[in-house]
Amino acid sequence: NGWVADGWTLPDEVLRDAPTYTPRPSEIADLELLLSGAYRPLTGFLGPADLTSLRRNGRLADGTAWPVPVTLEVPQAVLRQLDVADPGKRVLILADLEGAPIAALDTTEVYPTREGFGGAAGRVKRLGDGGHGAFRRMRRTPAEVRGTLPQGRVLGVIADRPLHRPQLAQIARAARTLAAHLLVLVPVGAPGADGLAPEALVRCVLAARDRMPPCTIVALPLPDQGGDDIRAAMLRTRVAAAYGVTHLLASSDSMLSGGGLRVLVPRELAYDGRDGQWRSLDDIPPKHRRLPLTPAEIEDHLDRGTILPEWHTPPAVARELARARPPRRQRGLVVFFTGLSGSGKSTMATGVADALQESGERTVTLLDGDIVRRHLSAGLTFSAADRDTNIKRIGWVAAEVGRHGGVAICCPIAPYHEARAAAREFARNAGAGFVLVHVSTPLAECERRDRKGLYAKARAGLIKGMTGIDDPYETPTDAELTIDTTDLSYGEAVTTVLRYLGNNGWLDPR
Ligand code: PPS
Repeated sequence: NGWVADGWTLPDEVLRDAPTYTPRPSEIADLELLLSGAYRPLTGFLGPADLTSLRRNGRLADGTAWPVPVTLEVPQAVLRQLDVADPGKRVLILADLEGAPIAALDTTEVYPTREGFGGAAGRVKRLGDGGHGAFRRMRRTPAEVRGTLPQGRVLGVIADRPLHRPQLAQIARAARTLAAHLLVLVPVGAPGADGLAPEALVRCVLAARDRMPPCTIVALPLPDQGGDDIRAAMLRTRVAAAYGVTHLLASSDSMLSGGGLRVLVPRELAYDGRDGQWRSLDDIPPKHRRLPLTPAEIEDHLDRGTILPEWHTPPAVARELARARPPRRQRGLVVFFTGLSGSGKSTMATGVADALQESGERTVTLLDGDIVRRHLSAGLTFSAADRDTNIKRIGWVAAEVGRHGGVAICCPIAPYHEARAAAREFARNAGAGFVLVHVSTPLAECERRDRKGLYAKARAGLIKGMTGIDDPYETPTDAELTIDTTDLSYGEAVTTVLRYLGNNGWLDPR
């Protein structure tokens, strides 16, 4: 019997027959903000007319100012199942990563983007109950939040990092000066720049709650800030305004006004050693003044496992942070060896794994190329596509090992940069470290060793697609460590890796 909303009818049989597609995480974040009304007046993904106008003058085709394109890219294979001319055949169901429907897209326009893909534009409508997930109850819509805010000014803070005492002091000051209610927006779209999982960021912000004036805390999937991109900052400002913020406390200089609210650039504060207060830098004599820790200094404390000092961070926040980012010697780690067949990867990887098992300081999972291909990647060939699949599987499993604090040691050839980069990204998203070891032993030496006789076979034309002979190997440009084993003994090669890991805090000093 279908249902009608905003004049858009979605009969059951249309829903049943519609193709389903899972967008990229950043597109899902945009979708959530469209559905919640945080992107009002936008009601869907933009089409060519709006995009052209936006590029030209920062406005939608109807003249509304809007900072960034909000677009959806879909594989051609999916788009071919739609007929934009027929309202009954142009609905695309957008699903989350698990495949559960989030929304229906009324695809009124498709346009070319790049090979194999196209843009899909049209209004969106929520399907289902808004889903589940950690801290879902904190993901409230702008209308819900505005309905609970007291009359008067609303001070907005975008907490994309944990709140330490300097930020808390700035917030308290601004709220007092404006006599405003405080609204804290916590971005939970993707892990933060510092590798902090979204849930951990929320816990850190909640841990600072008793150091703030009475406040409302909302989690929302704000897309990546994208460095100090001004347009991205403007978009955040618009979203804050949609939530009812009248005054936004800038977290960086890139924050601009826009969306009908005022942006406050807070004064730089420092810790006054005389009375333990945070006040304007200029009001403290230099010898009593302590500047806030930089993000790099905070990261360094966490990496080493030293407690963040109480003058800088409330103990409850420090505890939460230390739990989310344990010291490197306890944090998950992926050691990823890459190199030609016969370069010495497996030998070194096994040596490193043995050393860690002997010392007992770490739990270890060894994902050796040959062994992986017998189990995890059984049936895959050595085509470029299958090699990529193989590396992604290895990278995914390794990241899960890392998520739980273990050390995963991988040693596939991994000839392609992109697949290695994907493995690095998996590890980062799991909060684990990633060390790429390029075993750079030259082809001539690998061929001289030819332990498995594969190079001889390849030269004789008996096997095709052998890496280094008639298949490519893209030399890494982002390796943490490069080792040529031509003139190294087994012991020397293994020690080089262990020493690197020790010097960088991943293992007990050796
Ligand atoms: S890849 O490219 O990362 O997916 O390769 P990987 O899973 O590490 O598998 C490499 C091992 O497979 C054997 N082998 C080949 N290697 C390269 N090219 C071709 N065509 C090939 N055919 C079989 C080879 O023994 C590799 O093992 P290692 O340990 O690297 O010597």
